[in-house]
Amino acid sequence: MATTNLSNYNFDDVPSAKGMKIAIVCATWNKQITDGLLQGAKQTIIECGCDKQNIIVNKVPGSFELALGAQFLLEKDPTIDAVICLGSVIQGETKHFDYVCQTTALGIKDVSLKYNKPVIFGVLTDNNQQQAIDRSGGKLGNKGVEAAVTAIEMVTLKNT
Ligand code: DLZ
Repeated sequence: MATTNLSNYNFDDVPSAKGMKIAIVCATWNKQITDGLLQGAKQTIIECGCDKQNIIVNKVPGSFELALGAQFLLEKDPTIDAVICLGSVIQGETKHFDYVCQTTALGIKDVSLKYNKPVIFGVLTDNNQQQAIDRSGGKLGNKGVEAAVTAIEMVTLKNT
């Protein structure tokens, strides 16, 4: 089965992000990949109408730290509507991959439920670097775009 292109949206159907305040926490591990995710997410939020000054970007060392990075932001600024967590975990030779992926996903979910706000799992979990390249602005689109659209849709849902 062909993998869906992660950027394949009809932006006429995506709600406006005007008036929203959206934070992005981006891991610097696998920086080449996460830079692509960050670029895709930021561009999408802006194109959907969010003011540039209402986009906050913080960096954390690795995906494992994304949940705490999101929590710091939501604790400090209650006017943030959503946090997008961006990371790239690539399978290595040890079990580290499994621990990082599972802890990251559960941590992000926990922060989301704790603050009752969208905290989006924009984390690639790939078997190799080529798969990550393909999904961070390559031939299969950009997970950052998908994460940004999800954030906007969830904020809209909450405010409806
Ligand atoms: C240690 C580690 C490894 C091996 N691989 C990745 C990875 O593929 N992607 C990622 O985002 N982070 C990785 N890390 C770093 C961990 O996320 C974390 O920063 C460290 O274990 C320190 O807590």
